[in-house]
Amino acid sequence: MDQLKNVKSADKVAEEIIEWAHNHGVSNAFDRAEKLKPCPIGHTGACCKICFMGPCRLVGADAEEKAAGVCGATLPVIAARNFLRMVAAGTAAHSDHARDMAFTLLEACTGDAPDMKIQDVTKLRKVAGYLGISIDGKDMATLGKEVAEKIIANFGQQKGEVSYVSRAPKKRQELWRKWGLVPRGIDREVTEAMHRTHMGVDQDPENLMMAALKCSLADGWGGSMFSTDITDMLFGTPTPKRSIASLGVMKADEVNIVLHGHEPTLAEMIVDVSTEPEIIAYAKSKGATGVNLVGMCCTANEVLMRHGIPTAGGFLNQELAVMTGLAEAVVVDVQCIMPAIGQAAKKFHTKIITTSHKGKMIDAVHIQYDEHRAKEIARQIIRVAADNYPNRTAEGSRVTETAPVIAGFSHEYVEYMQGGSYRGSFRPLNDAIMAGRIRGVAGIVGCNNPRTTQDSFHDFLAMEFIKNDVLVVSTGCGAAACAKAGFMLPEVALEKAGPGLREVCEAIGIPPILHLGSCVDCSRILTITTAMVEAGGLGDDISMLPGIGIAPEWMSEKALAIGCYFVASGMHVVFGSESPMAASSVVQDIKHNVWVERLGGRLDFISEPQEILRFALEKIDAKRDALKLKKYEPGKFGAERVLMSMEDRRKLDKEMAANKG
Ligand code: SF4
Ligand code: MSK
Repeated sequence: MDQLKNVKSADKVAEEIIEWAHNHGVSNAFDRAEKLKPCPIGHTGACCKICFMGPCRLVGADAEEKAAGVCGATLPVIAARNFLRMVAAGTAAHSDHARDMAFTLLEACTGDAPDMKIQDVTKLRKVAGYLGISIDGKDMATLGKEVAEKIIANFGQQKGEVSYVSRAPKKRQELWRKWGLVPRGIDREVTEAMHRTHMGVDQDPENLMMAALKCSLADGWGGSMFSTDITDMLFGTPTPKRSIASLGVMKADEVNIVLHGHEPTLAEMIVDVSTEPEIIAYAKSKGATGVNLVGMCCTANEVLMRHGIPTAGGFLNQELAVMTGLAEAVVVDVQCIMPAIGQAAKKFHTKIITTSHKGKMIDAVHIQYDEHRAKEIARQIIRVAADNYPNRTAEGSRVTETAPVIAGFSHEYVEYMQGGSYRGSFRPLNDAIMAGRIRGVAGIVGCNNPRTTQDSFHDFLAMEFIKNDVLVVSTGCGAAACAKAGFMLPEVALEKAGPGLREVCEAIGIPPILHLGSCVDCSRILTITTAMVEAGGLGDDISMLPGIGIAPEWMSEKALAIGCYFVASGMHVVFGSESPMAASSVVQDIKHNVWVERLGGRLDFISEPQEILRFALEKIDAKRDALKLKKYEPGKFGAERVLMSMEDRRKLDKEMAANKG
């Protein structure tokens, strides 16, 4: 770790471009973060700008006891209110994305989005089951329409419970009901959070912090989980795909198009039409040899998981992609899109193409996405990029190095690997945890933040966890970091993994670091942990599992919403850097002690990666002790059921299929 303190990025290819930017005087987020220090008052949650009597900044050694805003709001109220607003914004972002997906599903089923149809019928049937919709005698379009309508109703629902709450372990549901945390409708919780944080409404820090958990549940067990399921239904449930990662994925002689943002719908269409002979011929007519699609941020994760499209990396690589000088177009929709790419693009030939009315940029070309003519728009975008190919200059940092990656581990696939089509279950994983072969499970998720050496925390923690026999699941920019570092190649990770984890992964046929998808796919971690509870042997609730959630380089409000829904689901969660409510010891106490007493989960902010690791392993071991599991000792395992090899499983699948037939 120490050798990384003097660099901006642990991603060598990114670092090369950052150096190029320095030498050429091109502004970038890393430099701006250095020049623009965070406001120390806002950074710790001590500034309120909710009304125009303020902004009120509560500073000083005794601010918590003595200071108050013009209205009389105390520091704990201000810090908790700020936090709830951030969680509401994160919930809104994931859930509005989910709403768009739900309408796309509806239109795919009514024929209004003629270029789309349901690709995973098994998942459609499963989702119908979760929603209590009968599948009997219904064709796919009818069933899909009913499913879409039911999901859409969850957004505006005023009373009752968000449907997917019923997918959580029973004990967890009871706890949520006991504490009044069950979200009634997705939009209702976000709206109520905004109302409660308006000037002069909720003045109780504990009440505000509990509201943050409730709102976040509307994200995790609502918007995000719906989004993951709809995306799987429409575009296929991921299975492992081999690809490459890093900014070196750009090709010197092809039309490079960066697919950036979060909603996979248009990106899917672009992937689909990019291989059409007329499109290739068009690119060739402009002097290129073909069309090269690469992903960025979570759109990258979506198209990597389903099509093996190379990923150029996560959040902090977006400006750098423009600085390669090789991007003909960066196509964006919503979330995590830096305005800076528009400014960077002016120095190169790159065109930024915005595609959502929700996310326009003044330095961009706008081509509005419309699902009624999705492929036509996708083709138009590729042509605009191809037209730009002849404008490419010699300017830019040409980088070529890439890392191999295998991504695409859905809940369904991991389950299948543990028993085949007929006997899929999470019991083998649980058995390995009980026997001490696997010490526990860590979810490493979330963003990059230029205030931390890019990827350094993600990479360090992923490596240390697997060395310590902790299975790692990863999403978002955390997954991109591991991919770029080459850790998502099973051979590499198995080499580094502890002996127990290695043995289990080899037997099951999964790598020690699993790429689960985009940030909305953190919902896959919720369903996997629930399946682990249901498989037995590790207690009857998520809070009992030897697991931890970590967002070591977070920056986004969405990350806070994710952190909160994991806490509300019973997990210990650690975020890197300082707490955005650090100014209030009262609020700190609520998120540590009140939350853990009521829900079994807590949220800590720890700025040193070694300390995050120590804390996480301590918590995992404490959960093992509470379950009275064998004490974890590297290389020494207890008895467990014999794990099935891949070969045994295939044999069993064949036999079962033959018997069924
Ligand atoms: Fe100041 Fe109160 Fe207005 Fe906040 S709500 S800005 S603390 S007067
Ligand atoms: S893209 S929210 S920077 S993970 Fe989902 Fe990455 Fe964080 Fe955006």
